[in-house]
Amino acid sequence: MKNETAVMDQAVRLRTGAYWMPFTHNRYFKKNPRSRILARAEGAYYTTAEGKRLFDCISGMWCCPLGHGHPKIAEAVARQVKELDYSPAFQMGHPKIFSLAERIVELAPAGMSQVFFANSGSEAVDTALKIAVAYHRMKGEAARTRLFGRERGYHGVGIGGISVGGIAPNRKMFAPLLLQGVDHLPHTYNAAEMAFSRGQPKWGAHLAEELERLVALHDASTIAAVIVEPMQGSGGVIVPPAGYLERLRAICDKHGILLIFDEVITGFGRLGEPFGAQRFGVMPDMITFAKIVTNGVIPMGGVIVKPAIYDAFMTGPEIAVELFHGYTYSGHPMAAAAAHATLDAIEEEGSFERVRELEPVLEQAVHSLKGEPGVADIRNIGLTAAVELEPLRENGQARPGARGLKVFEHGMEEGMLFRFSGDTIAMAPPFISTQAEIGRMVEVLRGAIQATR
Ligand code: PXG
Repeated sequence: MKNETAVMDQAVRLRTGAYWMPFTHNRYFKKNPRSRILARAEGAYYTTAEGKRLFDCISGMWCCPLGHGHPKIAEAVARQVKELDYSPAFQMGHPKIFSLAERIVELAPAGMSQVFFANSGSEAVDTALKIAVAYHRMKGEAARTRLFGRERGYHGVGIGGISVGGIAPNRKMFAPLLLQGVDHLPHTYNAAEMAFSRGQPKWGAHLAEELERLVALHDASTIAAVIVEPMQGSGGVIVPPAGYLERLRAICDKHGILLIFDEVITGFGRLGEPFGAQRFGVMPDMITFAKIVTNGVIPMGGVIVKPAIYDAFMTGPEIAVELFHGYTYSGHPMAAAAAHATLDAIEEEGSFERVRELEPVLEQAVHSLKGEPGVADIRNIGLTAAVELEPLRENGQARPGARGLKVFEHGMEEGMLFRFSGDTIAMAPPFISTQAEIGRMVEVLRGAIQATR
């Protein structure tokens, strides 16, 4: 106990100046860091350095749905560091990464066959974009270089990812670095047509036809791939309209364009199936994944491809490297051990079924917030939901983001760690959540909405 207090004191007394925090309001945070220092985590809860317990409403950052300190994963990682802590990624291998690739292929939609490993979602996305362009070149269509993303899409922070991404603040500072030849589909969100939809909105499949328009503009012979999140996560849980992804698939097929699903958030169960591809019944040519694959314990990402893509590279002399790409930590043994234990736990705990059980519980609870002051929209699918709030106004001027921050801070007071982006509150609770915990999460959010009207 004495020891524990010492750890917490140390955390609270931290000097915060040297750390440049990612995607954070550094100056605001550092004015009062005390309540925001996390000291420990167990199951579905964090404990702050001040000793406050917080329910983990967004599973870390969408990545820890099996709960923190999972004994199986902890044991596997501890064992691995003694057995084989690192193994060169190029020209060498270790047993666990081969078997992990096999397991991921088994979970993936039928017809996918190989996995290329990276260490994050951003690296996975840049890898997939590189494979797409190189694939067409290998097939003798070197002019197919254009990449299409979508407005409001988030594909990480690599140069490729921000280029196909559709979130302005992530792009505008870096404009000269953005890739050439990129274009964007419109996003599928339309408040007038789909506000307060449960699951997939019925309106909006026709927005996929915009891809035909882009093809007509640029010509199919110049287009390598389209990348979309099957459900836009960071953009605020924007659920694909019924029929939309099917239509994207058909148009890609018609024009020989690769379809990439960025499943960094939706992969490994968030939608109650291994991948969004299965949930929506649409088969992409490549899937990017990260996050849940290791329950967030050790970084890992990757790209799953169809045999036609892998085979296109398996030409030329056998002693030649086929793809000039990879990372020092591709297929890291520690990540592989964590991933095996995570997939074991998902199987043993019936995680996908659990998500399907909890989906209606979350849906019911969160939609009961309709009618609370300034609730502009509520969206949900699988074990995730978002509540979009009208911005606060001061002297008639909207102050975007102010209400989101207030709700977040109210939540912290009440023992809930929410995720806010602007004035949208996103929730993606752990798969191990109880019904009561989900109910309480939504009731605290109700209180926060009422308190910040
Ligand atoms: N693609 C998608 C679809 C993502 O959601 C990335 C790529 C990048 O992954 P890395 O591992 O490079 O961060 C992501 C990441 C949030 C939130 O609260 C979402 C992400 C990351 C942090 C916070 O919406 N998504």
